[in-house]
Amino acid sequence: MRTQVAIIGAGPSGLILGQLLHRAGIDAVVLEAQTADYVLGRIRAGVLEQVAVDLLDEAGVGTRMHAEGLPHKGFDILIGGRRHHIDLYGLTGGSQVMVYGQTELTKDLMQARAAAGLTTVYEAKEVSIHDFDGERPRVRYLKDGVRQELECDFIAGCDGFHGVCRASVPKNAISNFERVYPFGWLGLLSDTPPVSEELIYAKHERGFALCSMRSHTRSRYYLQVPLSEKVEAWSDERFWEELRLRLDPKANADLVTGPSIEKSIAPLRSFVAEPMRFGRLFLAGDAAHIVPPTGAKGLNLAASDVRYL
Ligand code: RFL
Repeated sequence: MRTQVAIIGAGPSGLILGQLLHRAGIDAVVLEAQTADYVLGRIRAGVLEQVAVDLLDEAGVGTRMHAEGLPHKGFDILIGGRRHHIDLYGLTGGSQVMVYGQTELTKDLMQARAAAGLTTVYEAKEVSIHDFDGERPRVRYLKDGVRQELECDFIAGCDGFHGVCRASVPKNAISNFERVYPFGWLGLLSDTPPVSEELIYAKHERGFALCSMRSHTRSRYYLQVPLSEKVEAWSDERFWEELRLRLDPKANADLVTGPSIEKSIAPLRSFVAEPMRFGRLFLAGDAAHIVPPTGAKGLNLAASDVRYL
């Protein structure tokens, strides 16, 4: 098989890149190690910045996001029991953020790819990249037990932090900078109305807490926990109890609790690799850098990378 751009990874970076290339008349094939359902089942980002919103519009996949997403003009910071409102809209001259789940955005991009008849190979195993320092790069993989080779002009490494692309670069050609934090984020997703119209970031002596959301009926909450914590030790009741301790009386009065539909602990790290280009191989998104979810930046940086690429 031959294509102009081989995209490794069907996360947000790979799918947005595929869509932009398609609209520019450039042929690309996406190779993804997992199934489409597995990719859609990963609960991750939920806050899109203006740059990502604009890019999705440019890519022609913004319709459902505008219909179902929640535009926010600001957020609250809760410190020492007092709330401080940050007016993003006013302070940036009209920019805002959009609450729209990464899973929804991924679904829109997958549907756009399928509707345009573009090739995505799911469950592409043992992906390896070759000759990206020359004129004719190649990608090899295993599909349904059969070895395949994809010839291309460029390889886009959109395969996340644990992917094969960055790992394939000669050690002396890349510099990595990393900081691993001694705590993680315990996240809970529930089908309950959000505690507040906008996000609340809470600083508390018991640890940080974030009240976020995915829609008017689905909430996402986070608690800072030591890295040694096990998710099994956190019943839903314990989670809600601890969250209440870190919030103010108003949030406590407004908080609606319910059974979790997902609960997990994300270890936090900051990581940057440079450069992002190695001959005909380009890294984008989490393959090149990771930021803790605290700032709701990862997906937005991935979109920005793809835009420049
Ligand atoms: P992804 O999403 O990790 O996708 C990479 C894809 O590559 C596949 N892959 C391979 N495919 C083929 N061969 C291989 N050898 C492969 N190795 C890997 C993987 O299966 C996967 O499908 O990277 P991408 O596309 O760069 O997108 C990055 C974003 O997913 C990430 O930055 C955000 O989710 C980070 N993040 C947040 N970002 C925000 O902007 N706002 C948020 O509110 C936000 N919240 C979060 C987050 C990340 C979290 N994590 C990771 C635990 C909340 C959480 C909890």
